[in-house]
Amino acid sequence: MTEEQINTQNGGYSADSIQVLEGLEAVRKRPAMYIGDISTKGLHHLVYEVVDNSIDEALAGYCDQIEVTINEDNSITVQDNGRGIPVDFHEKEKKSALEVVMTVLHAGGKFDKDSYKVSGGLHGVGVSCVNALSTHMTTQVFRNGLIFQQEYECGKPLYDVKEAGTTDITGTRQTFWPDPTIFTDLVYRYEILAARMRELAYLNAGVKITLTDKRLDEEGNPGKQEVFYSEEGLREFVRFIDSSREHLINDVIYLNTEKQGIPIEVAIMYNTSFSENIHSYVNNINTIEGGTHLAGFRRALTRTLKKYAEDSKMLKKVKVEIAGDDFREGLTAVISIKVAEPQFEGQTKTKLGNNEVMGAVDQAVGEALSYYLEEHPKEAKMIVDKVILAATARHAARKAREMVQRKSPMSGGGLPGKLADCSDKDPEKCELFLVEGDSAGGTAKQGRNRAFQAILPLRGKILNVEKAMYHKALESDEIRNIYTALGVTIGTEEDSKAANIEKLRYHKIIIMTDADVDGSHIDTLIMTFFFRYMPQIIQNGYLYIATPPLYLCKKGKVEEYCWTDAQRQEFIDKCGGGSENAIHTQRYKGLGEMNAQQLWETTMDPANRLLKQINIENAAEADYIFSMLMGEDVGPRREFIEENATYANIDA
Ligand code: 0RA
Repeated sequence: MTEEQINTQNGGYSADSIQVLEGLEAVRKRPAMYIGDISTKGLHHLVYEVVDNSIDEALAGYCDQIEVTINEDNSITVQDNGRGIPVDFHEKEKKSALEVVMTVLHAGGKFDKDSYKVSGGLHGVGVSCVNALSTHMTTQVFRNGLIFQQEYECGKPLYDVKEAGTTDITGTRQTFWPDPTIFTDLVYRYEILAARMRELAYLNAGVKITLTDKRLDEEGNPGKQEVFYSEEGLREFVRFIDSSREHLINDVIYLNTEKQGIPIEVAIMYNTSFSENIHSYVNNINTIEGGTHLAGFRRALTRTLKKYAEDSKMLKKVKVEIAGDDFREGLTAVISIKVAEPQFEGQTKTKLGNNEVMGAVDQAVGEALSYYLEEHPKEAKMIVDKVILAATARHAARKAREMVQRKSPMSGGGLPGKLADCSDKDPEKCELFLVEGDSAGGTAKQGRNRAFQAILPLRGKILNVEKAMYHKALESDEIRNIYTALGVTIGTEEDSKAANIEKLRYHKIIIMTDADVDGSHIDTLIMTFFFRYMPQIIQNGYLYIATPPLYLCKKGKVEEYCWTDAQRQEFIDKCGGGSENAIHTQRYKGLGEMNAQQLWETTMDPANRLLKQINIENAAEADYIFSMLMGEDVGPRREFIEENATYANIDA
């Protein structure tokens, strides 16, 4: 049995066992185990690990400024104005405390008995992992009027901690260069970092986080800078998330308290939409799978609103039964709690398991909400009216839902007539193309590999689920066809609207639309549908967008497909064209302009095609963006699609 197996059997990687059994070499050998993955996600995760230490220092009350810089060479610098990492001699390790923090796994926060480490990324592995995965790292500590410095290569110190001058500031400054032999992607994306820094600023009121991009953009213009700072924390966060939705009531229902030693902060808004958007955090980590804190919140919300409605006799005339879901339609909320020893469970380790948390959150929310309702009878009535409306609509939706259920292939109802299914039945191998229009659908049916590729043509624009009531969505033929083709059913014990994707029939769902404005609009509508109704599909990485070429360039017998204007220009230059006229380029605007063979070669063949995988880096930001994008302006929609899709030639 290897050391790793022993560790795993003992219930994971406890700090002690890691220190005894593993060094930083283990991190370099199996980076994905420590930071999730080695692609763009893991690359950005390095920054979060470093920033988390500064956030901890802020939570301890000693730091209120953090500066994050993307340097011109894609290295990252993080500087804070905290106390500085301790540099005194560590008796047990026989070296400077700084060196221990930087080179021993899980050493962070060990020296300060007064404060426990609460922040810490999803994997919470500490700055030594960042060090191990960087070709070079420099740490400078500003403390006691002196600058202390140490540098590392792949996690190994180049020299003992040394003094490098005097200073009148305090804090820590770290710069690291991610190792190109480890990461498959080395280019930092400003927007991804900005979304996380914005989120951190809202979650930690009073901490000023500055993000600077020193790289030049494509036109050679100097980079950007943004300051993220929130005076009012979650109160501002819910307002931001709901800023493009119509408010039901203008107030934010807010609480910031401590119950049973657990700091609890909650902000609630009601809007006129039909969706429920609750974002929950534990120690600054987005718990997308929920857990005991969310359960406590829901319980308090249902109980308190129900009691208020009953006490005020508002439910007297209501014929339908009111369910838990009904209390959450049009609700946007952010819950942030801090737990000393969080137990994370679930598939992605983002579900809080600590039982003691449920009662604490329940009590805190119950108290604050009943106080608000008593103090604001007008608003309270609007909320209860909305709940009654939701219950009425839910009853109407039951019929529609049953139709979806009945039609699901698993219940023997058969597949949609428009679906050209594939012959393979292994979901991991199967792909479903959602194609804009019957005519392109026909071409795709001819061009596909029918063994593993299925085609479902969609007629024009599907319903905008951002604006539609749930039962209206389920009454739409196109949406029902998508559910049925996918083999997805609706409703679980906990949540009557939740999608059940256990019997999902395809693990690649590929949106294929024209390369024009209408096409991007349809992309967005379909993405919105998945984001709101089956977010698991996106979380599991099953949703993709196909990229048909923009041009076919010809010169004599040479033919080349081009996806960008730059590629087209390259072809022209290469073939000695020079003047525009010498060019035979065919511009494809629609999928229908290609024949079946061309569509297969360029867009569907796994050996050649370029698929963009859709992922949610940041759920709160995505929530804001989706509600914002469903407005009238096409511009930001397009931009969103360009920026948020990861280019991945998945199969090649
Ligand atoms: C442990 C103890 C003390 C500070 C820190 C850790 C600390 C770590 C980091 C990492 C990035 N920035 C940081 N700032 C502070 C303080 C010990 C003392 O001064 O008594």
